[in-house]
Amino acid sequence: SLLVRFLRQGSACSDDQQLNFQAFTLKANKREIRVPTQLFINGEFVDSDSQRTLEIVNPTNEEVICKVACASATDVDKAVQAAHSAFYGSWRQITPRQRGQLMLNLADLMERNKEELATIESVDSGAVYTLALKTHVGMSIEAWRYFAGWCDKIQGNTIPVNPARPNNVLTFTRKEPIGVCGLITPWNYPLMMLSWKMAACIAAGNTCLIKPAQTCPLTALKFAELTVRAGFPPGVINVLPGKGSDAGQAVADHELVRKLGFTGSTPIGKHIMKSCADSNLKKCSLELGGKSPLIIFADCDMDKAVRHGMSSVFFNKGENCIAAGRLFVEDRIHDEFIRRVLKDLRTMTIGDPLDRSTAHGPQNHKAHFDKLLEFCRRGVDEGAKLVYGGCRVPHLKGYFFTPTVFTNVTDDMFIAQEESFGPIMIISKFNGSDVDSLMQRANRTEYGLASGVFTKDIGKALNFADRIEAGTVFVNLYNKTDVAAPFGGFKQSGYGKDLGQEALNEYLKTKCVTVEY
Ligand code: TAP
Repeated sequence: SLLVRFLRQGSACSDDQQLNFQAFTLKANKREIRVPTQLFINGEFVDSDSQRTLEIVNPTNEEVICKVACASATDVDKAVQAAHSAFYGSWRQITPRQRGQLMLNLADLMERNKEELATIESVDSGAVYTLALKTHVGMSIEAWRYFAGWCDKIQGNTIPVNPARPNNVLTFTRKEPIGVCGLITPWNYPLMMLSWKMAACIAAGNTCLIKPAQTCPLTALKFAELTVRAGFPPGVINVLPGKGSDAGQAVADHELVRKLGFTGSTPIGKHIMKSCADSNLKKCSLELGGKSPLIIFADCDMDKAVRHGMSSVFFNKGENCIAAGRLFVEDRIHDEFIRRVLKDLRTMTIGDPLDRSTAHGPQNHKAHFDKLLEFCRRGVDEGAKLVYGGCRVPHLKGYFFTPTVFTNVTDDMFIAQEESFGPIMIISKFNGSDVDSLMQRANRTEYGLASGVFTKDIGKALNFADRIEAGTVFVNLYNKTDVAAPFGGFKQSGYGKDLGQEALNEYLKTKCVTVEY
């Protein structure tokens, strides 16, 4: 009926439309927000086939917020069947322009509910509310609007081929959706990771199911509710919180899923790629881990380098895939740089992420928090100098990790090679007269997600951009991503881009048609 309504009126259903679902009421941020707690399959909220649930914990106080249904392989199969039926049924009746309109409706609804979404994100993942509003939710809305604009601009080419004379031929390509897509996302930017992938996937004309990270699926469930209100036909978008080893694996293994979009760690990415091959050779794109180098030359604008250097590591409490995993600071300014970083760290406000003055919130969940403690212990054992942090924030309940700085880090150390995914700055020195060695050191990693350089010398900066093996290069800034700019890694940081026009191609296939006349 929603589809009929959309097709007839060309508009979304109203906010008052009654949807039936079990929900809990989140009371936070001077609001009362109803958040669905069931799986979203075929346009309806339903219990899990197994009746199992996930306990969702608030990282700020370590208390259980609510329980949500935990999808089983059977639930995944139901969602895939629904997405399959929609792909060959209702979704086909919707024209590309109508599809774009649906996406715009959804973006408008997200905008209207942005405080609610940011509050949920903040409580569920520990994201600082102001950042959640601007980045987690703000960039999600932009992604839906940006990709909505592509819907009626997906087109092929006409290609001059050799005809068999005296006949002529016309050869042209069509860009077609792939079919049912499985999306699997991590916990660091729950709604934004969903939106980056799903907006491109839907704009290309596919149907999908998403398995968000088990630790924080709440914004994905609220989002599911909004998709109904926006008028998406049942089955086009399905949301299944669950465990990676179970529901996630079932998505990767399913024979009707034709494409898998994954963001997460490199080891799981490798495992998933094998499952994609073994099941039905489904196409996959992998956005994986990183250990991004940031180079700070002595001729930089020091104020800027300190400010961006801080955010390159501490943005979103370090739970940022493009976070600078290693800073190389030219020896001439090394001590001054550290002095200024420490000065800023001492005044950083740590606390309740919903508090508007907070700059640094709790880590996402306990296992991650414990891993960060272990990471720092290894750094100390290896002989790196811990100059700040490395421990729990004293006197605070919750997974609050003190922003940390290590110096005297050598290239062979574990902390120089492995991603922490937390607020841990790893600093090494370099000699500015030996750029060749510096570039070798910066590239001596199996990751290749992002990189950065600070210098006022444009030649040095462009030379760095030429030689660095990374999918993203920032010059005299950091963390500046945009929905129109392609994003993704080299080497074992994976392949296939999110965002920009290139992301659409990840969710399209090319058909070549040749006609003789
Ligand atoms: P992972 O442990 O790899 O988990 C990512 C997702 O995969 C989760 O939803 C997880 O489910 C699921 N999963 C686990 N095992 C699976 C399996 N056998 N089959 C299918 N799905 C499975 O990563 P994480 O710890 O959530 O996220 C941190 C990592 O993500 C870091 O390495 C970070 O760099 C990377 N990351 C990369 C990017 C980009 S764009 N390159 C962006 C953000 C994060 P569970 O929730 O049950 O674990």
